[in-house]
Amino acid sequence: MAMTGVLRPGHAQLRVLDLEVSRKFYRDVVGLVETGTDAQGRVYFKGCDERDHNSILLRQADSAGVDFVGYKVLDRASLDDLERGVREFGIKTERIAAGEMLETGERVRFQLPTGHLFELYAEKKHVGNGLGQVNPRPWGPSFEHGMAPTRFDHCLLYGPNIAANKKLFTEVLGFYLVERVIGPKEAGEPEIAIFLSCSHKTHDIAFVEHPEPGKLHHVSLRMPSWERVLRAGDIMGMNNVPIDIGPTRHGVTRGETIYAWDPSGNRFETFCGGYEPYPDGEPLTWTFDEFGHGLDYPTGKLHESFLGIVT
Ligand code: M3P
Ligand code: FE
Repeated sequence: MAMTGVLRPGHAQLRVLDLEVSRKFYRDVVGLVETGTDAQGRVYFKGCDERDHNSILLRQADSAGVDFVGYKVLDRASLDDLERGVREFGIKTERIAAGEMLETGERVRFQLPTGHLFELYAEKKHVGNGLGQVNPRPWGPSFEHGMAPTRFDHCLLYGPNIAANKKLFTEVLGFYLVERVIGPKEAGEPEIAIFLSCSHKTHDIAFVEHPEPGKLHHVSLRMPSWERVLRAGDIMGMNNVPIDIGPTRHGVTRGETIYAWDPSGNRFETFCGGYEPYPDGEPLTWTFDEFGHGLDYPTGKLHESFLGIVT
């Protein structure tokens, strides 16, 4: 697939209750790579196989949750085109100056119908993954530590009016619908969850219908294998990290997963797998009565904490 427009999830700024505790958690237990601290005190991380400067930012705050998520676009011309499209769709945009985030170019920021702050940007400093640009090694002594997620894979966001988000993402931002969950027959089977891709992954972003705007369900960190997901579970056990669900397999997207809580109560996912969708595919549908299997295929359980707790 020739990739243009929006390329991938680029960053998420998480609110944490104790910055030092969270810094140690994401650095030493999760195994993200710390890449800097800015004048506002925000701490920057990236996954071990990401080559751009940062993907997960932590900001000290009084409540957990997500401040904004950012997606990288191909180039400045794409950024201008996409911003024009968002404005024509009827959503105001603002430009945030290059450098407001460390090593990151100008960002176009706007609010999604679900209330989340969403950003697009074209430039972030290439720092590499430490394995070299010429004749790279497959891995190296300082490449991996902790759970060692390779990338920020996707996020699942909760808010009202996901139908309008779907329209924006599919008609303006170049995403396509890969899977969806529909509500009960009595309610007219509205879409209650949508999984959208801008790539060859099962989802680069997902939304669940929810009355309160701007909520975070989870940020997902990609693991290179199911064995590495299980090993992440071992590390959670060794460090008494509270687990929400897993290890298990989703029916939705067919990924393998563990969901756990960071020290502030933000849910994160260690995730691998999924199949390889294309934009010409027909979206898959999960009916409400089978949603339990969509969530947790082996048990088919509708886990209450999973469905109810967001930050
Ligand atoms: C994922 C995933 C729901 C399923 C969520 C799925 C809301 O988070 O990464 O595939 O049931
Ligand atoms: Fe997920």
